[in-house]
Amino acid sequence: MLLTETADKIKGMEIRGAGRIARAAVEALKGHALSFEGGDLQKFREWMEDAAELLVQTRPTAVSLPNAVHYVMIGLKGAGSVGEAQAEMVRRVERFVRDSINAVDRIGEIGARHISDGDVILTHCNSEAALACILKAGQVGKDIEVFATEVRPQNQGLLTIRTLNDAGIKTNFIVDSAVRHFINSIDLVIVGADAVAVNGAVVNKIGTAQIALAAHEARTNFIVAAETYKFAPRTILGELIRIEERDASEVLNPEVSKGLPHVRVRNPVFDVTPAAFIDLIITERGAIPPSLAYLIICEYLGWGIEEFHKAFQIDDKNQE
Ligand code: RUB
Repeated sequence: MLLTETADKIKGMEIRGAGRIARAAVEALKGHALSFEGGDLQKFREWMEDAAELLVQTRPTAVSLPNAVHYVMIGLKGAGSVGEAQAEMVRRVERFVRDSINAVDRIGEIGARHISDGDVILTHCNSEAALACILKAGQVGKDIEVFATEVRPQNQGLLTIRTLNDAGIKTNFIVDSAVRHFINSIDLVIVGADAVAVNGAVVNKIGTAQIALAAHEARTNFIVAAETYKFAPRTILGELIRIEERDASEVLNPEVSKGLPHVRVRNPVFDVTPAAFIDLIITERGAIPPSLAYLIICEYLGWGIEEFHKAFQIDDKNQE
């Protein structure tokens, strides 16, 4: 697929979900790198940097996207020729895709252990990682039942119920606002993540924070399934994760909006769930309490404060 085609599909949400977005973006980088013709290494660098920028700008919230692009772009460093750089980037793309798929499988295995026979699980949106836990629990013979939300305005819940139905898992489909009504019948909430901040806060589909609040009040366990590349290194220095706000027409027909000049339709598509409402984050490296998010960023993603200072040329004087 052409670079611009992938970028358009991510922007238009034909390709969606943080893990899928990351894999599609690196595959697009690979195709773009291999289509480079004639030119020196400097030209190739610029060609790839423009491509990386285009992809990263498509959706601002899913941290998997810049993390994956960053991982592949490191392949440019230290290369002595275009051929060398291309080979290293291709190697990195293939590794990222393989690791990402394995990570989701591993999360499924670990997550399923936190699901008990007879559990009623609530999930929101359509997360590969969250579904991997639920599907695995079903595969190993646990008798489970799921509540899946509709997910206004894009209805990702329809994708979720199709997957659960295909797996033969007993599923209840509810509107987003019915969560509080059913929360006392739920044993466990499992959702995915678009980003995990250093303080353990999780960014996921709009409505997740409300569900977490209801679960917290009802003392229902709340688990997040997130690959390590969804942890956001820049939050170490206090950078906030940008919450994407999409077009109002996704929420209200523009014809109706036109007749309501005093009404502004708002469409934020993600929200932030505080660490205090999260019991566990399941990564492919194991399950951690949200307070250990810093460890993942430093030990597995390799970003410590020093790396940041180097990467962004921050010195102590600049920090004052
Ligand atoms: C998708 C969403 C998902 C996360 C995790 O939002 O919020 O819960 O991306 O998904 P959108 P996964 O539909 O707007 O992209 O576990 O598949 O990476």
